[in-house]
Amino acid sequence: MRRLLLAVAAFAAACAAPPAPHDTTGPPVSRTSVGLTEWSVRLRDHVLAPGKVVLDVTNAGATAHDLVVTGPGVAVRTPVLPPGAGSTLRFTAAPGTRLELVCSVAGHELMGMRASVRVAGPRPAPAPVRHRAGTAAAGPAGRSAGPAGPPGRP
Ligand SMILES: [Cu+2]
Repeated sequence: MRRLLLAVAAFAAACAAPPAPHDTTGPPVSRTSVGLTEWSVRLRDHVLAPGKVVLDVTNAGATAHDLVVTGPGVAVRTPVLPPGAGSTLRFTAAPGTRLELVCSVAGHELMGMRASVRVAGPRPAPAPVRHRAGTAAAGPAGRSAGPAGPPGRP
């Protein structure tokens, strides 16, 4: 029990913010943190501001995890992180979209390591029939962190 308390205290200190469990409201943020544990992906905030986003990922669990973030124009991933390790993901979030966050270590998503986060802002209008090539939101602008391979590897 004592060890558990120490681990909890260490995690709380690492977060450097008052715990806000399951807070689904509040203003959108462009920088937030994600904790990986057995077996969940815990976001500190559930609404991101559109534009450049910085995600501080910490493996607060007892086994190796990673984090894959996908959504419209977004495909980034951390390396597999040993317990206690962290990584930072940077990407550009399009307004009005939703991003999926999963751990791609075999079996972990099925165990519950998945979450989604909303990006504030108006949903992009449905594209008219007219063809519009090369909008910025669809580009690879956000791919800067990690050895960004294709997400969703089995
Ligand atoms: Cu995992």
